[in-house]
Amino acid sequence: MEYTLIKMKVLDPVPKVLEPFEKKSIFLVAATLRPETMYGQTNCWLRPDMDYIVFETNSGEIFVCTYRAALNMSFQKMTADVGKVAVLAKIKGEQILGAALHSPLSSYSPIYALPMLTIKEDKGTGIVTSVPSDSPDDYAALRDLKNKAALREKYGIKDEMVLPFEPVPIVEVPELGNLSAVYACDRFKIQSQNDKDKLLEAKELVYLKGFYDGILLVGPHQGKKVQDVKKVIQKEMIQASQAVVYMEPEKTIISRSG
Ligand code: ZZB
Repeated sequence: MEYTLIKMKVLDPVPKVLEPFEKKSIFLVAATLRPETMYGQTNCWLRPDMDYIVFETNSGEIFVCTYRAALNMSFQKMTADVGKVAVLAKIKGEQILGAALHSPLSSYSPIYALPMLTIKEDKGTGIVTSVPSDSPDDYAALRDLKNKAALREKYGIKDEMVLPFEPVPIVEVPELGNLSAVYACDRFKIQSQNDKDKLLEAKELVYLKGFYDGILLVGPHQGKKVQDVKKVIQKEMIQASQAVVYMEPEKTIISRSG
C-alpha cells in the first residue's frame, strides 16, 4: 500500500516531551491516501492512549509516529541504518495533544493535535490528518469535540483549538455536493465517531464517488478531476519537502523469534 506521508510541523510552544528536540524541525507525520484533500485540513488526530516514538531521519528531521511505522520507514532508507530505528523518546498521544502545527496546503494555520479514539495501531503512522469535508470519520470526530465540552475538558483541549474550525469545500462530487462527508454523515444518520458500521458505509460512498467523479475546487489545479491531479499534487508536495512517499506492507512482521 502506498501512502503519502504529510509532514505537520510542530510550532512553538512545543509540548514538554518534545522540548529536548526543539533545535531541530519536529514533525508529526500522517499517512494519507488523499493528498489532493490537504487543502481541507482542520486539525490532526492522535490517540491519547497510544504509544508513539520520536526518531531522527537521515535528513536530520525529527519525526513522531508509531514504532511500527518508523520501522517501515527505516526499510525505505529514511533512517541512518536500514532496518534500524534509534528511538529518541517514547511518548503517549496524550502528551502531545493540543500541540500547534503547520500543515502543508491547509487553509488554516495553525491547526491543533486533537484526540480521536478510533485510530488503529496497525495502519499508517497512528497520526491522522483530518479533512472533515471529505472524510466522514473526521467530520464525526470533529463534531463530537465541538458538541461535547466535557470531551474537550477531559483531554485539556481549549475551545479555540476546535470551535473556529469548519469543514472547507474543496471537492465537488456530483449528487453529494461540495462537503461530501457532511452529506454522507447526515444521510446515514451518524451520531458519533463510534458509529462504526454506518461510518464504513459513508466512507465507501464518499471514497468511490469522490475519486471517480470529484472535481477539485481550490488551488492551482482547481477545475480538474481528482483522479487526474492526485499524483501531481503528491509530487508537488514531495518536491517542496512537505511530504514523502510511505510504503506499507499488507502485513507487518512485528517480531521474529527462533
Ligand atoms: C486524509 C483523508 C481525506 C483521508 C479524506 C480520507 C478521506 P483506508 O482506506 O482505511 O486505508 N487513516 C490513516 N491512518 C489511520 C489509522 N491508523 N487509523 C484510522 N484512520 C487512519 O484509509 C486511509 C485513510 O484513513 C487515510 O486517508 C486517513 O485519512 C485515515 F477525504 O487522510 B485520510 C472517504 C475518506 N476520505
